[in-house]
Amino acid sequence: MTAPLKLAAFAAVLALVFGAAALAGGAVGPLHDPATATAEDGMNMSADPIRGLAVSENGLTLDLARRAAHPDTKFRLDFRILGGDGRAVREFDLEHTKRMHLIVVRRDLTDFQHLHPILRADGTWTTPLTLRQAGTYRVFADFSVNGRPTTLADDLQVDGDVRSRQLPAPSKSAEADNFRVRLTDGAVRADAESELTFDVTRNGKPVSLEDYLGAKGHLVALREGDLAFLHVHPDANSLRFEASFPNAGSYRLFLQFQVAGRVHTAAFTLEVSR
Ligand SMILES: [Cu+2]
Repeated sequence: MTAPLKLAAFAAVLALVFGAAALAGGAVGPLHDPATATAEDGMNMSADPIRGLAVSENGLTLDLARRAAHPDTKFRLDFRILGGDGRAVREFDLEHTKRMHLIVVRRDLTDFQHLHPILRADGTWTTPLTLRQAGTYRVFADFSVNGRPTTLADDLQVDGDVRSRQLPAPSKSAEADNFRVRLTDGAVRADAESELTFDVTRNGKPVSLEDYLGAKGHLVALREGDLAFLHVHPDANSLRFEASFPNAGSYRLFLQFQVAGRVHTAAFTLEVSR
């Protein structure tokens, strides 16, 4: 065998070995997930930074009872999480103090809502919901079953004339009711773990935050375009979050915090660079 041929053969063997390793990794990965993801602050963030792109994942399916609504009209949104056998799942893990987090947002990343539906005995989750404007809304069911965090999503259509809005320009400051929220530290880069730190003031003075969902705040990060739902970890004692932005581009951040029993939401556009 000539040297180049030997090299080629060696490369082929390497490719086989690594290919098999990758396959094996893929096969055992899910088995490892429950063990690493049971804790509230689940550490396995690099494994699964993006969620919420599919209606079905991890053998579970989001089944919305309706996919159309009228603007500015309160209705009841029922949905189920179906297992591989087609039956409604009834056992959910506690995550951030709740068994189900429902995020609803219009496709242009306006009209954000974060709800906690109630589970009925038959496995149906239910919540009242009002969608203010016409358009397509993305519904994210964020939950954990058997220690495995999952986010499933589907669309809900609100009839009428749709006026989509451009994503607001990137900003490190946002208003939420009478509060001023600033992104004080957020040197974010694509494909690297990033830390985002916020502070909240009212009339220039610091505000004392109550715990909300077991932390100082809750952050949802959505990618512009496909509305990928990013995996974000809160810090228990400050408005600090860890997130992994998969690529350069625009993201919309929805930061929620609680003061005097009320939850407030501040939204930011974040431009992530390479
Ligand atoms: Cu929630």
